[in-house]
Amino acid sequence: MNYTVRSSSSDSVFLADFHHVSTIGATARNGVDRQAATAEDARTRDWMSAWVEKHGFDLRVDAIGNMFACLEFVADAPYVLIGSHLDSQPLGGRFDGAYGVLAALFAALRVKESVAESGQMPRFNLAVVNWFNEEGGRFAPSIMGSSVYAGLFDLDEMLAVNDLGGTTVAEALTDIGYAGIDTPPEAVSYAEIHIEQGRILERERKDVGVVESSWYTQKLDIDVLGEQSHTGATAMADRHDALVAAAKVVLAVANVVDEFDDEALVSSVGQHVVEPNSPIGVPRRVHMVADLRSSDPAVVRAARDSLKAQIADIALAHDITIEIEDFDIRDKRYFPEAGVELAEKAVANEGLSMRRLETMAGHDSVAMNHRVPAVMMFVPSVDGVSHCEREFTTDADMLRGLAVLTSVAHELIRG
Ligand code: HGY
Ligand code: MN
Ligand code: MN
Ligand code: MN
Repeated sequence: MNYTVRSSSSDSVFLADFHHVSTIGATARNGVDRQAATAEDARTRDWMSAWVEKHGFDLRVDAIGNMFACLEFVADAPYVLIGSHLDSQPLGGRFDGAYGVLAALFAALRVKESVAESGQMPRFNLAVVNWFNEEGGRFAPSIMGSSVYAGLFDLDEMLAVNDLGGTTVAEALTDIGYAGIDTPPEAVSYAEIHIEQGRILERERKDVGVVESSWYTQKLDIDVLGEQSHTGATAMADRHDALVAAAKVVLAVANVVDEFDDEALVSSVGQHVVEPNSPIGVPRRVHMVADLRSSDPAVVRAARDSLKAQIADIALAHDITIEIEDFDIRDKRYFPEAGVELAEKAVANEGLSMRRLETMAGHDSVAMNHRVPAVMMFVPSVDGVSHCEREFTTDADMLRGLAVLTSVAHELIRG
């Protein structure tokens, strides 16, 4: 596929490139399906490879498929990393992740141009990152590539993770030609811009959100194990129907929020796979993943304990086995105050309005904040919706965010 890669770093070219790349893997209802290491993900990666080459960046791909477009100003100096992710949710939105990668590419190009014009060498180098599998829709856990880079996840363990069809991460990366062997650049700091995916900025008419903390989040891997039988010939008393018990588990996950103050806890079962999923087979197994999040770690832990007790009772009542495993636990974490203030200064310099907020959604910056000082910023989401085809952010808001990211990147490479 040939890629029209334009040479300017102008706003209009940024928008043209964003609307081109963000519609790769487009769905019938103006969303995208560009899950990690699929052919659609590969097409955005190929576009980025062509863009990077055209603009004289050095492309490195590491062993978990993270792509680093490197600008070396000073030999042997570490890198400021800016970026996000090009992979999407199944039937997801065009802006989640893709906006942050395109904005980072154009911010880096503008920084490259201004360093060349000024002749003033910065202290640090700059690289743009497209992180592998931030969304976790195909391969769980999510935020995978940046968590391996940050030393939170083990590389070999992640390469061995398989999708519902049995394909491993390693096989999928090889299939799309992005099983890298390069050593990734050493990071000194990280910055990311992203759509808010909530409605605070829109409601308060603020241009930019500066993220000061990330919620405590964890997932529960739940396997409900019943007995397969004939939906016609098997007496009701003889059935061990995994789906009936699973339905009660789904309701328990939804209702556990009522044990806490309003909005203190959010919880849902998003993934739910029935086996054998036949119209005339009593289900033998339901595998599901529950997602629990709160600004208060104690609330998630209490909710998890309450759910485990309720689910044990459901298993007993139905005389079946239900296995539960905690995974993808991410502690509540604050972003360094210096980075928050640096972002606030950049926003003020652009004459824009802002407010601090915490993020309920996970991001690559949440992983990177464990390894280096990270800065995370948001631009408004129309109607506050995300992870759906209705996801939308205006061109004007994207350009404002690009201007802020560019000045943050300038500051960070100066050191
Ligand atoms: O986990 C998250 O919230 C992100 O969307 N992957
Ligand atoms: Mn995202
Ligand atoms: Mn997302
Ligand atoms: Mn399982």
